[in-house]
Amino acid sequence: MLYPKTNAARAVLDLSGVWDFRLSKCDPWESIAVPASYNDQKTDRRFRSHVGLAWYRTQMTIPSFYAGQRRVLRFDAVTHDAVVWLDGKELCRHRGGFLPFEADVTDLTVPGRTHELLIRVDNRINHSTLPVGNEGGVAFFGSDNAGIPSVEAGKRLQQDKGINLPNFDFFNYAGVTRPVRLYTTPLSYIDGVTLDADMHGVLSYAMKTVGEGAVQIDILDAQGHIAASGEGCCGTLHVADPHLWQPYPGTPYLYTARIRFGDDLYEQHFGFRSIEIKGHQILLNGSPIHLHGPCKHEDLPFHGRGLDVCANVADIALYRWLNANVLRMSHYPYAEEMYDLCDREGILVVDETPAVGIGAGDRVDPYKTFPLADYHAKVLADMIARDRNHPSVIMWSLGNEPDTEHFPQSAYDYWKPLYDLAHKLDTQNRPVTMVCCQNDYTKDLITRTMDVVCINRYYGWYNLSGDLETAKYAFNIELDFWEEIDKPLILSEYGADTVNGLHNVVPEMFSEEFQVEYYEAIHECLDARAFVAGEFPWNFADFNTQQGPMRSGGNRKGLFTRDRKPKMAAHYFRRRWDHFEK
Ligand code: BDP
Repeated sequence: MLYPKTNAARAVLDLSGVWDFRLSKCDPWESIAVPASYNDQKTDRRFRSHVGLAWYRTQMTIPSFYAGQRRVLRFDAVTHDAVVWLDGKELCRHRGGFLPFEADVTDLTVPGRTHELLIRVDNRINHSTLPVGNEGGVAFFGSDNAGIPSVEAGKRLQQDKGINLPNFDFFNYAGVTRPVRLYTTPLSYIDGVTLDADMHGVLSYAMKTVGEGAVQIDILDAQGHIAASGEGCCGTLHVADPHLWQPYPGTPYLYTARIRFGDDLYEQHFGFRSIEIKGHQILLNGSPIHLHGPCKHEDLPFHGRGLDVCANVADIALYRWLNANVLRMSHYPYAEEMYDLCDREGILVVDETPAVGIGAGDRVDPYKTFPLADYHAKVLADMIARDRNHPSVIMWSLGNEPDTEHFPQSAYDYWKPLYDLAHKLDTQNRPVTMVCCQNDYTKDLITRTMDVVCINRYYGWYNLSGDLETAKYAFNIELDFWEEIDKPLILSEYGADTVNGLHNVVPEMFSEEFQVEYYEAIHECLDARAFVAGEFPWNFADFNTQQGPMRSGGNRKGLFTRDRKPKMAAHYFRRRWDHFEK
């Protein structure tokens, strides 16, 4: 699905602004900002803790000069499920909160007229949603006190109220979190663009078109000079001595494909770059690369998970300040604007589906009981279709921290077809991974089959807490295990909750000094191993999550506070990664 753009052939009407909103049909309409999560926009606790349906409404006037054009309503993300009505008639439905959907409204709208748009959003999560919700009132952190009759009664009450708590550690923000736009195209139009370009200057292209016309494609360099041209819906072009797309601190050189089809026009930027795996190494443009940069969340005061382009620009500026070169888009596909920014700024991306929370302890096989496989495959396919043209995207992550220990064969049978699907769908054949939880890695069958082994580990924090000497000892035992497997290894999460301003001369957990010592200890292990291809500290910034006894003011593992003030660890990483670039 193409990102909506205004150009000589197309117009975009952005419906961002203040809309009407209500949590139930009995409430009066009140003001809400779009795009943004609704949870933190109001003082009423019901907005934050709401579970269930909520309604958004706005008026949309179609400019008269849109007459004669095809008109499409595009929703970049509605979290999690959406039903849309146009002038009281159901227009479309969509499942899942992190990918776009659209509906052709050419015959349903009249240029010059005002139309009413109503969206019903549903933030309920359960065993059939991605991310996964706990059914049965079980909290993410600790189903402790199980068996006490009064506590069990309380859990049943939660269940009766339909409160499935997240089986993941980020706040279940909801609403119309990304822009809603009406865009036009000529009646015959370009419907899809696939561009696969490599470091040798070879560009394979394939266009999907609807209606009458012939495709013409020009490749423009950054100065706007034509570097190659072709005709037809698909083909291969060659650019001699291409400027390569290189990650920061190199130059992320972008070319533009200008595609014409009849009266339609679409411009898509891309980069010449190659990515492949060889033994223990990740090769970018033929040379080994070490990936280093913190994982992130889409998480901001007021906005929740809502798009804020300014915050994205500021965050990527901080990535460059850290001397980072990669961003793992944990734990769901981000807003499309962020990928464009990473393309421009040279930040590599690991793109991840929202498959987080597939696990239910040692008694229930989630793969046999959670009805997810087909839906997961669809989400993966939609994510690849959306993000495939970005040079910054170098790896697909199928999901985060599923159960791979208690039901290893079921896990293998579930994840292997997804791995194969990603390779089949991605004509660039990027590496595919799945991010493994801290568990008994000797039982896990699937993680070792991925192109890159990604492991989240919290030695010294969740286990062997505070004892960094023993944490190093234990982590090294595990690293010996992975070294035997001929794959690159990325430590895809590791971190320590840290309260900014809490200091110790003798560092203890939660202090800024401890966070630095923790990272120093883990790095001592990593730096001694040549097969380690990357390190992704958890997390870029403190972020909001479900309240609970393990969280004080959210998850505090940020290198920065939630308002982006550096903790000592941020300065530490800036120095460490500066040295990596030389
Ligand atoms: C990992 C999860 C991540 C959590 C993190 C933590 O992948 O979502 O936020 O641990 O506990 O298990 O901080």
